[in-house]
Amino acid sequence: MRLYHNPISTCSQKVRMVLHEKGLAYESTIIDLQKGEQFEPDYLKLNPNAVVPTLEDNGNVMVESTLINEYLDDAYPEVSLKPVDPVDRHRMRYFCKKIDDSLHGACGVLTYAIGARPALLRRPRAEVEALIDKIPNSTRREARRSVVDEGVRAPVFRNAMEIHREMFDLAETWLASRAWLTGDAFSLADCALLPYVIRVDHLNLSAEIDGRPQLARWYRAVQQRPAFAEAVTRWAPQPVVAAFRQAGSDVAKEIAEVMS
Ligand SMILES: N[C@@H](CCC(=O)N[C@@H](CS)C(=O)NCC(=O)O)C(=O)O
Repeated sequence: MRLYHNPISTCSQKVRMVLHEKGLAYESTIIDLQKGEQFEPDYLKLNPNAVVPTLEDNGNVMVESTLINEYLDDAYPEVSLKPVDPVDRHRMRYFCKKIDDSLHGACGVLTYAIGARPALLRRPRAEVEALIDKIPNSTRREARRSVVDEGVRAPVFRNAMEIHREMFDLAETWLASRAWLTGDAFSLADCALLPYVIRVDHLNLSAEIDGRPQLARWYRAVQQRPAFAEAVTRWAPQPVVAAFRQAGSDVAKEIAEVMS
């Protein structure tokens, strides 16, 4: 099995979390997103959307992190990450769908408006424009351009923060009566939410977590799982995490103004 991924990408973390929860071994190919390796012709043959992750297993190539995780759970069911009860299973898929439909894009907005922007502003403008122009999806491309230009003042930023708050509120409600998002057992829904909570933490927005006691309790518990060390901590590039935190603290006042 080979995973094409990136150390800090949310969707890569989500798939690595499942691989390690299930104890599956994999070969690793790192795709450097800042260098634009996702646009190289050989990689585009595997993943025409120019994104990570991509999984290759027994000669089959799979894209889309949620579907990769479902595949892993179907193909390697010894450690199951799907709830047994069909209603809980629907809940799990509903949560994953909401993440794919809205939280993921919103997280890209926060990441680039706060964390990635300072480094991009230090690069030659033409180089950054060339990278943005290659993004195949027009909504993502224009959102990226606007947050690189305007940071947290970009019109898309406020909505992205609100989407995070909505999802975190939903998680808070669900977690009030359960240990994990879909019941007593850790599931694909927990793996799916985790990277976005990590990102909010890394962007110095941890008040969004700490202000929700159930979510904060859940986040502490996930970090105790052995898979967390393998899937997240081992890969986390500390200079990037430190730069994200600093960037978050630098714009904290502006964010408060935008969100008031
Ligand atoms: N729906 C896709 C989204 C994948 C995605 O957006 N990946 C990001 C990293 S988390 C990426 O590769 N971005 C490329 C870029 O920023 O140009 C999935 O779940 O696999």
